[in-house]
Amino acid sequence: MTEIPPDHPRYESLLAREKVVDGVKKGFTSLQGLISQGRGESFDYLIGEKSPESALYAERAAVAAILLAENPVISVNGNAVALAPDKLVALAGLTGAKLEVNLFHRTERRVHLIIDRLKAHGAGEVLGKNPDRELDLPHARRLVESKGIYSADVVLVPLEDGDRCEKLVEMGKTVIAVDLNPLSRTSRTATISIVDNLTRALSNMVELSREMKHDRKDELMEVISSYDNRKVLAAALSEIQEHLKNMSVEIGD
Ligand code: PTJ
Repeated sequence: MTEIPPDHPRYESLLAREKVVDGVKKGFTSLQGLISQGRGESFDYLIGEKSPESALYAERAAVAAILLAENPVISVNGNAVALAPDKLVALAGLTGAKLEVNLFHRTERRVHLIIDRLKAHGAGEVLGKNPDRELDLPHARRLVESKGIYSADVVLVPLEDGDRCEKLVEMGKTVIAVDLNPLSRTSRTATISIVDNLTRALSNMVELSREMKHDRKDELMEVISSYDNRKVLAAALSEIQEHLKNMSVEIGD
């Protein structure tokens, strides 16, 4: 990886870019993942490259849903494992969620490389290499494991393609999406839409899990029952507008 000086004003963003490029070079991230990362970076600019209030609120609801779930699963793709393997493993460990590799551009080699990478970061069992169920989808994301995504009641889907999110919601699952684009089909379909950078969202969720895992069940349920995803998406769009307004004042001054 190219070394990025830590005092570079765009350090975080450049480092994330290096991680995704490294993932492509090592074979666990798809080439298409580079385009996704670029799209995400543009939206991150628009939200001011920090977790907005709406995202923090959604992240809290997401952690409550995962902690209350019977069979929560974190779905892992090539971008997520390039950007934050340690945080995926930490979140799974703290909440008892399973990890399952599920890829749009699936090859068996990529599945194995991703599992190896998660294990190198301390993961126990990682599902995904022996899919025994198919979702009603026309692409490789249909391949899931019966004890994982197929039977999960709550699924966290970082950087999704939309179709599968819709299908999982249709199957009655609580779907938590992380997507910097509040207008994407995924964001608009998910049960809980986190409009935040995946790296920041996972860091926040790891911290929240540490705090909330000792909360009573009724306290967690209260977090979920008061949650309104339509308001969260509307708030995310307002926060972008507000940020742009502030920037236009700053630049115009
Ligand atoms: O590893 P695979 O084969 O499963 O492929 C994974 C990708 C990401 C290539 C695949 O799911 C894909 O093509 O996704 P899309 O359709 O590009 O959607 C990704 C969404 O995530 C877009 O709306 C991006 O804006 C958003 N996004 C990209 N990077 C980030 C992000 N959101 C949060 N954090 C990011 N770092």
